[in-house]
Amino acid sequence: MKSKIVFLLTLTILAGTFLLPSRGGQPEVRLPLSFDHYYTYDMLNEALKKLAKAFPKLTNLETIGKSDEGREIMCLTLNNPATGPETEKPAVYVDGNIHGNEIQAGEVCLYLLDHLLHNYGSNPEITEVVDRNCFYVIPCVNPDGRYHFLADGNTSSSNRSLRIPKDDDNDGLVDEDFPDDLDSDGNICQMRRKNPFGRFKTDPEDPRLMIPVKPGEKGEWETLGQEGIDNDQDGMVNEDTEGYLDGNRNWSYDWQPEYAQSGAGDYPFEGVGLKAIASFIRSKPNICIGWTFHNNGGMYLRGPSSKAQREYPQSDIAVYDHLGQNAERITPGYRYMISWKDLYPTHGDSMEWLVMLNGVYGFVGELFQTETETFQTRKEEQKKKGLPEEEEDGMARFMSQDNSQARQRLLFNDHLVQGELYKPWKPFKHPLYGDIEIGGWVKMSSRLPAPFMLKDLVHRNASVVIFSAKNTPRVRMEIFEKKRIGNDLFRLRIRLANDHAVPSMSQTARQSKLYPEDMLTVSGTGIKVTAAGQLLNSDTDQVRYKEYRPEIQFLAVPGFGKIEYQFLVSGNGPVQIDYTSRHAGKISKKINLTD
Ligand SMILES: [Ca+2]
Ligand SMILES: [Ca+2]
Ligand SMILES: [Ca+2]
Ligand SMILES: [Ca+2]
Ligand SMILES: [Zn+2]
Repeated sequence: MKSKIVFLLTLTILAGTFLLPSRGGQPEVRLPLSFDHYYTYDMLNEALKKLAKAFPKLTNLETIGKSDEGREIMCLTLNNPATGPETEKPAVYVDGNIHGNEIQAGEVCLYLLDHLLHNYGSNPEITEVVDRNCFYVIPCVNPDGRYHFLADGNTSSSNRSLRIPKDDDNDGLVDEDFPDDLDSDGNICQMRRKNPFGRFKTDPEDPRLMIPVKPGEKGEWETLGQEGIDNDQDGMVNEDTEGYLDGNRNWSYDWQPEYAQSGAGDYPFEGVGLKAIASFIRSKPNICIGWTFHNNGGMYLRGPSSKAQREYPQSDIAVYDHLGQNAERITPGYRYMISWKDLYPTHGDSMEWLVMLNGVYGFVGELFQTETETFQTRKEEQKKKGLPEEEEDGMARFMSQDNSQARQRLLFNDHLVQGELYKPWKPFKHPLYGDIEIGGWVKMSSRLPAPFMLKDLVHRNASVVIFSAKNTPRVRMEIFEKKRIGNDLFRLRIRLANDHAVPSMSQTARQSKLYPEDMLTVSGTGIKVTAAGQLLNSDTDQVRYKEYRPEIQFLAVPGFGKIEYQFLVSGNGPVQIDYTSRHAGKISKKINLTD
């Protein structure tokens, strides 16, 4: 329920708004996809359909569920059946836009698919990555969010929630007082009013900005928050907007109730779309790497998501470090970090659910760095900070909260995007506040790159995903010894080697016994495995024998490493050796003991 705006809004015709695909002429969705604009929810689905239609052999497009408002959640599976069924290949799961306003995450997913599909067969590395892996890509986890973010007036940070109505102010009404786009320009900007007792004055360096007054100094401006009126006339403005249920606090691992984790929802998987996605993921046991894309800040985050969980096992950290440090190289400026420690703790997020309940190596990609919006030479930048020219000062830059960054961004707005990111202050007659001004950053600013920077962002982050896909387990089996050691007794030594970073099973999954380990079996009608176990040292013949059913060995193949097994086999005839793994596929070999 949402009450109507109680007075008429003046419609204003907009000048150029190249940031929004829905205004000033919507670009047509054509293949190969272009990334000089953003995709509405409908355009995004159209793009997926066009990709699936153009590459029917490699793709399978499914609606895997519906959102709370009934919009389709689409997943495109990329798999080459000619090189094997999807579940027998390591899979990379990629999603984005769980937060409604974080739309470029969807473009990263689209670009990844478009790039892999259009270069398959011509680029040998991409061809190998596609032939060897399976990809599950859900560009928009929160379709209601994406739809409303682009269709309605918003700030760059509003409309993150799932569309499950909640009464934020306990007045018996739900979602009854959104901010209002008073000047009908598609944005929720800021309101301010002339007031000598206000706490702000005009910034002398850029009159579009305000700075706080010093103690005792006369004020000039009073800030009145986001554009809006008191829709339900309860004396508060904009106090109960959509939701709030944060899609990334509503997953079932380490879920905590609302009073401990804001945005948690009433129970895990209250969001029907999230539940559908979780069921989909559970039906794909081959997923070994997961990427969930958000904005912003320029980070590649790994878990743990909270301190209480304690650090991941050392061998898993080695895998994260390899992928994370190379991701930092692929996207200079982004930092590889541990989410609870280096950012903030969360409970019930999707990445940790992937890691702790599904044995996936999971990352969050926080796209875009606002501080890249500058209009200064490197010399000028260093001089302003009082630093020698050569010295790097990444942290100071990241933490900068004063107006210096805002001034830079305004100059960027003026000279790089010709005024598209910022609305100059304009007078407005407010029903409650009287003569006010409305102005400030538009919704397509601050967390989203300007379209001319979008291509760079999506390509680099798709390359980060591709790098991880190049590192999914590639296990090879070698029977490196077959020796008669008795009259009717043979010794087989088998090596399983993995030349990629990701093991066939995460240590987290093994420790928690999330699912059965990989199996290595030796069988045959004329033979019997009398003893077998892991070969710890082939020089000293040290073997850790398994007491019962030695013909089946349970194991995991490490990343950048090998594991060896010894089987003592009696009898004669053909011997079948099978390796099966959820993440590393299947390998079968046949030998004859007496050949
Ligand atoms: Ca309410
Ligand atoms: Ca609400
Ligand atoms: Ca109100
Ligand atoms: Ca209210
Ligand atoms: Zn987010």
